[in-house]
Amino acid sequence: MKMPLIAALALGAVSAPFAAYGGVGLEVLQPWSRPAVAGTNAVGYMVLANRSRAADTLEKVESPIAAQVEMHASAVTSGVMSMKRRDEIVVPAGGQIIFGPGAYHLMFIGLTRTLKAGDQAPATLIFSSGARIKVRFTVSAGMERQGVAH
Ligand SMILES: [Cu+2]
Repeated sequence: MKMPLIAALALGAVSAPFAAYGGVGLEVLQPWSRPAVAGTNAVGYMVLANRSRAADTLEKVESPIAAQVEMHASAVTSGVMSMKRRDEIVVPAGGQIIFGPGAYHLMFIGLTRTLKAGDQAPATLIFSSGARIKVRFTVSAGMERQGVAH
């Protein structure tokens, strides 16, 4: 069995496709988002795996469908969920970072178009090594109303 399927199953997400992007070193598994209206913000979830022997750092994310894309980390402090912007996220050698509800996530800020279920939200992940990975986040309505803060 190949690693992407294992990682996807481990996440327990049932309605997002098992899409994978990238190559030998860095790989993006199962990128997905939730429906959102133009002018508001959308989330971006995925598993970012580093199969190489050197750490790499996600430094920037670009997308043609948002004014800007930020990297955020959610945390619960005294029972209150909040999120902080991160300037960079290190992906350790041989490790992976999970972007998901209540954890790291991308925020597409100022959507230039509405995202409906089944749409694909394009983005480019840019790393300190110079690697650039083009990803399409599948918008999944099944994930929309879980009552989970991003
Ligand atoms: Cu956020």
